[in-house]
Amino acid sequence: MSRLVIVSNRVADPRKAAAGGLAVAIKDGLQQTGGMWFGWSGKTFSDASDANANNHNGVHMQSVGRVQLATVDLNQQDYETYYLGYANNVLWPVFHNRLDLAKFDVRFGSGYRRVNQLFAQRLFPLLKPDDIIWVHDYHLIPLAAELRAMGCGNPIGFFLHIPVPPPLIMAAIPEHEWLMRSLFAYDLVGLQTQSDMMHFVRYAESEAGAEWLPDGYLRAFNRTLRVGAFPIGMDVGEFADLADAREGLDMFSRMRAEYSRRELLLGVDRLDYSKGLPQRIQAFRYLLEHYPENRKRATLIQIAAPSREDLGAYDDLRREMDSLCGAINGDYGELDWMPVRYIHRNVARKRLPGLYRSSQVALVTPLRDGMNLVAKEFLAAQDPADPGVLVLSRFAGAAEQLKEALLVNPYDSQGTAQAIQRALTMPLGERIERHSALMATIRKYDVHWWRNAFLDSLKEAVRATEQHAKPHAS
Ligand code: ADQ
Repeated sequence: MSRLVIVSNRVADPRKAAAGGLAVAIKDGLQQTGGMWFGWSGKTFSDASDANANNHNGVHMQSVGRVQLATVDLNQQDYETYYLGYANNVLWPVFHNRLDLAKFDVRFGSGYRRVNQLFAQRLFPLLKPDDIIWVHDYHLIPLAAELRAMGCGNPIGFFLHIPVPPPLIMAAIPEHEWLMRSLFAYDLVGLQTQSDMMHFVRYAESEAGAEWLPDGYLRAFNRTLRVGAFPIGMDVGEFADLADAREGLDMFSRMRAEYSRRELLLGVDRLDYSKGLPQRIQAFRYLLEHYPENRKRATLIQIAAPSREDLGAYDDLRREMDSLCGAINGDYGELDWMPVRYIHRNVARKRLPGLYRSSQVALVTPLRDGMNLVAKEFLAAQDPADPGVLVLSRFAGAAEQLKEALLVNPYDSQGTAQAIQRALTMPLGERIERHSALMATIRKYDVHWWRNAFLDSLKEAVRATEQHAKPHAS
């Protein structure tokens, strides 16, 4: 059986529970099949002599059960240009439709290219002829092109965890043509949703003159690329086990005791401008103002894990959240009731199910999101006989699948507040009906489905490309 080689910006120890959708999904996959996980160690070094401290040709190797972890360090300049610069100041904002937050700087583009070359140089000698390579996310778009330039002929698939913006927004990136050409070095590009597919295909047709062939293939730059939508799922069984474990149960009973007389609303996110946190607080404020029966009764717990704190836009968001939460508590709070509990910390993964289960309503209202696994985790943690209600942004990738949630436009605080009110007053029968339909979807399209569907499609793409190539070769 071929070995699976995963490449992503960060590598997580599979033994440890990690925050971040990508880490969670990959960890589950690799533990089952075994293989190698290659990426940045998360460490930087300031001079070349430190770099030599790396073993194995600049790669740290570590075996964890059936998984080999292979990591490289970055120098400070690469960290600033590749990671902070291009990945998080160009690609992340543009792909989330935030051209206003993008900072285009030629040094970022060259750092991005340099680190992708470095990854390819370090990875290539570790590869075996029948390895299947699966590259993840926006940090590594040109990796396959770099590997191909070194002579790598292995199957290489790419999965983008974030959304694809409309073609004209994509075209605002000065290097967009190079990025598009680089994508054609893959055999398969996987996206989260049908709407991402539509944007990608339209973009490739209009900007690269690509030809759309039957069965999801695009032809351009003398290469054939398969494109597919593979909405990422979660491990429903693992989450149910976590909910039944001691920490999960402890959390549940503590929350129930603390909030026995209250309705609990919950938000769990990374503190990121794509997650629509200020808009969510404003919608909650609108709810308290226009549906006063919720005063002294409803409490919003908003957990916002610190994220990318080296970036200015995140500082601004932090200040805005401090101020909005302070104002709502100051204006509406009572001695025995605070409307919002805002916690700027990570919650241990083991405690999340208990927190989800004790909440009547989850507010998952990003302005834009590739998928959003919190929405699915909330559903999986509910008591099927008395489930909570999911209020979900129509701009989260998850909205394409989770149609029985209460879908909202997060820019519209009045409409969102109305949906929250509806969630808080929804009869038990309707809650059960919606929850069981949603559970059927997340069970069917779980993380195992996601991994298998992507890898099967990659193998098929390689077979089909070989077929295409044959007549030309003879
Ligand atoms: P993220 O933007 O990180 O991921 P998300 O899908 O919500 O977003 O994944 C978050 C994961 O981290 C979940 O497993 C959640 O439990 C955990 N998490 C989030 N906030 C936390 C907190 N405050 N404390 C503890 N744990 C927390 C990117 C894309 C998403 C896409 C995923 C997977 O931006 O759109 O769904 O990748 O593809």
